[in-house]
Amino acid sequence: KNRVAVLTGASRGIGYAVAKELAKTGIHQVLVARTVGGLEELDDEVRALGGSATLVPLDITDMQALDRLGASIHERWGRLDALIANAGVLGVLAPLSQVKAKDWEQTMTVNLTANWRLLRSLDPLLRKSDAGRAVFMTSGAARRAKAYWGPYSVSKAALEMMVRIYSQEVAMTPLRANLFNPGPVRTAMRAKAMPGEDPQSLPHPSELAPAIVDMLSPELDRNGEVYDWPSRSWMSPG
Ligand code: NJP
Repeated sequence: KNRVAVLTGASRGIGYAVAKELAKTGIHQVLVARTVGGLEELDDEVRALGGSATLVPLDITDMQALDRLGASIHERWGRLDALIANAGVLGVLAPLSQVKAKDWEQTMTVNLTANWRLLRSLDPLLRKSDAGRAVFMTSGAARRAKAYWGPYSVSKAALEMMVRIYSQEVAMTPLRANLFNPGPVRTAMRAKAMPGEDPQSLPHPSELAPAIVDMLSPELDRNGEVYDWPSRSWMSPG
């Protein structure tokens, strides 16, 4: 039976490149993002590469929609083998003393709470897979304190702790949960964070996508760890 993966934040950037890489593996992809145009364009590219996808346009802050996702995947395919939780926002860069409550909450909701809700929704299926794999997108900002990066850094630091705890909770099952740290990558998010930077000096998302797909391998023996792409090595968070 065909394997199935959920990929969030697929409409552009790193997620878009991961979907194209995944297309070559034959795994069926459930592609999540808000921007329908981006998902449709990606769908064409995935097909051209011999893959297949189901598009699920949703706002990841819609918690009920995330709750329903697990049930609908169960109904339609009866299995789930991989989760790539890639959707994220930079949020506002500002001193903590000046961050607006709604901006703080939006960043926490997208980068942290939505990923917990997704994990909770998909966990029963992921555990049942003979080689379930969950990959969550983190950032160097999770471990390096930097002025004005408060909401983003705090959300990613908490995400890392969530994944470490989850990895312990599933340790007795075939499921493995890890984090991926991309480092600076040529995407819209990075351009927003570093407006003066020359994008051409940064790696293209397609350069790191194979490393993310490798983390779905049934042979993977890591759990609760971070694959750090800039150093091409595994490290323990925390
Ligand atoms: O970001 P970007 P990247 N509901 O902005 C989706 C981390 N990272 O590819 O909804 C649903 O190009 C959005 O879709 P849409 C970073 O923290 C990056 O650079 O259509 N989806 C889009 O597909 C993040 O976790 C760098 O707008 C939502 C995607 O997320 C991951 O890598 C460095 C959504 C964002 O695409 C991908 O980032 C680093 C919502 N409410 C970590 N909000 C870097 N680029 O340098 C957003 O250390 N999305």
